Amino acid sequence: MRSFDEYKELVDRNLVTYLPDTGRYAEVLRDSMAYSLSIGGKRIRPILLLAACDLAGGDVDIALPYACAVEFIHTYSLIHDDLPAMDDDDLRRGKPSNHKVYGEAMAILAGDGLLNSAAELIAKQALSLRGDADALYAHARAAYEIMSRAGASGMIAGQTADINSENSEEVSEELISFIELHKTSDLISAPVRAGLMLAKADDEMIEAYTTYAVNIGVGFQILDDILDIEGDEKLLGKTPGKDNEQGKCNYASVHGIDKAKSDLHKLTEEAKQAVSKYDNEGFFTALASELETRKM
Ligand code: GRG
Repeated sequence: MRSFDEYKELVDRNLVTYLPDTGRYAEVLRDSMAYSLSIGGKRIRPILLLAACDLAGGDVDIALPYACAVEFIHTYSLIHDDLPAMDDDDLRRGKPSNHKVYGEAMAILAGDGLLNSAAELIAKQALSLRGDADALYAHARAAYEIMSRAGASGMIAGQTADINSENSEEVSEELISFIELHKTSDLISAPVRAGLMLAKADDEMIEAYTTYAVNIGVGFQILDDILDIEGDEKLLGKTPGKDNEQGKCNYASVHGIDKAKSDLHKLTEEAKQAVSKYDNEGFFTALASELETRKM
């Protein structure tokens, strides 16, 4: 396997090259998409896809368009989430949000463009497999995994529940779990599972890594909720305190910071335990620990 930084470098070097040509009358659309892709980002999701594929013996170069497609989808979700109609945030990845630079109409179109480009990238990669039925099946599984978890029963459902929870009188634990699972965890478990599927990993391994990914995904959102209360704007690259300002409940405000931290630790330990049989090089164990202590 390669190192975290090597996977990140591969993604950073190739991401923008996968953007389509938008034609002479729509150059600003490509600029707007490239802007949000290039202003930073930890690249956790594409790195997870590449590492999972690599661990299971798959080809990292063949998996790369899938990894970049996931980062396209993640970036579109951030652009749309920052819009005034949603989270209304002027800052993202430490820079002005897309709509602050390109205007709201272009930010909506850049998000649309990134989502569609992700589907194109995946379909194009599958097209290159002519004749290899086994590989085609693996690619179709991975494609469905990514697009369904990003879709209306996955991330978009989570975002819907989150938006509807604003100023709601009754915020149940069940609702908060639904939001964490779908808004955040689905786009973390999708690349892990898709990377393994591309490498034709067996069901037992996919099951173990699903437990890992769902746990770190839910933990990721719990820490996001903690950082929204006690995070540093400079490190976060976005505005903290938004949940409170918008009357939204989150895990840390409902359960308290101490319980949120101890639950995050428990989830992280369970994630590591789930993959101990496979994680010989310690990549996923180290990543889970890194994510538990991230400040951004
Ligand atoms: C608009 C359909 C739609 C969905 C938006 C991602 C999302 C759903 C909303 C963003 C709100 C938010 C802050 C969620 C918390 C978890 C999260 C996705 C944080 C941002 O991901 P990072 O930390 O960001 O990986 P970078 O910039 O490092 O890529």
